[in-house]
Amino acid sequence: MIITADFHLGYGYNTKREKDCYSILDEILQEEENLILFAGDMFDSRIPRLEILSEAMGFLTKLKDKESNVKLIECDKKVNRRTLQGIPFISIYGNHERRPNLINPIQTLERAGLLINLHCEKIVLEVDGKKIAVHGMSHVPDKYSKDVLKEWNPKPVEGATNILLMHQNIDPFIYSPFEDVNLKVSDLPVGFDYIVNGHIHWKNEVDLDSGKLLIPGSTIPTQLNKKESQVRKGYFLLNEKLKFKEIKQRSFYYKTLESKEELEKFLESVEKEEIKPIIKIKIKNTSTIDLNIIEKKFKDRGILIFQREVEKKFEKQKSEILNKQLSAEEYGQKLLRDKMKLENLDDLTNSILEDDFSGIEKILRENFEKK
Ligand SMILES: [Mn+2]
Repeated sequence: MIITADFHLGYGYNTKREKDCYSILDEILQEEENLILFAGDMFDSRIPRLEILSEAMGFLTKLKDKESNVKLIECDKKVNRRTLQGIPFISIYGNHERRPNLINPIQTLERAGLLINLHCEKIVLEVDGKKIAVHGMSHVPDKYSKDVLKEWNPKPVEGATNILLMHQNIDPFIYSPFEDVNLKVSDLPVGFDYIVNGHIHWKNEVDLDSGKLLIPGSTIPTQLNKKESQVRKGYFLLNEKLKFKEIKQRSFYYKTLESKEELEKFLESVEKEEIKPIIKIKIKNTSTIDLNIIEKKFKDRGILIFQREVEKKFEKQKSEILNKQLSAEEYGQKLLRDKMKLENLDDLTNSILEDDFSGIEKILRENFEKK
């Protein structure tokens, strides 16, 4: 069984790293495992481009052509028989996919019979003659996570290996200090062999009073912070034993430096590699180092990312938006609501998302004619 999360397909679109997110798909297809459990954030955005959706569909379809011996015992929801063909892919959706009251890309793939999505639901399967119960709670805004989990109150299935999939901040495992957290490790339900949490992008494996908390981490670096630079990317393989398998990836260096001399000395010391490493350098003071010159001089060493400390202010604004758990659409709606006093705002947002120009025009005309 493969346990993984946070592919973030589509991350880095139109950059040197745009293909990196797909290497995990090839690696999984080479495995000889018969079940895949996925803890959310397959996509980097709520409405992935068709190019990206199509990569995901191609991958999931190839899983259907493989051999596996998984049998359905029971499920809290109706399961499309096609999803059980080949290697079943059991998923929850993450915060990057969640679209309240609208169809998200994971649900779209479920409709196509390519995966099973769980939200406060469980599925019981027979794998190699053993009973596996997978319980899943898709992402909810962190301020509700404790209540939703309590209300759902998942119970382990007797005689089965019980695995719970989640995608939340679970104190002390927090994605960013600016995000809400109200769920603690001590709030997690007991009796599960493994609680698998997505969302946190660096791998971790923690013993709980009963069972283990597994954080597979993202399969590519996205946050590009110090923590992410210290932990290699990969996925869990769970059979008789649990192991973490590293995937092919770029090296990732993270450094805080102050002067031009320090910067040049460090970049000269970075070894040349076949796959160019990611080199992120935080410039400590706001000195006048010309980063364009540095970048040109060292561009063959790796993918250089410079961040000056002044950008903290922007980071803070970004975090505030994330903190309020607004999606791009929700934030857009908020802007529209604040700036234009429209009545049928949801219709307008939907028309904008659908590129329905005549719809947009109609709604705007109606509103302005009334005024
Ligand atoms: Mn994520």
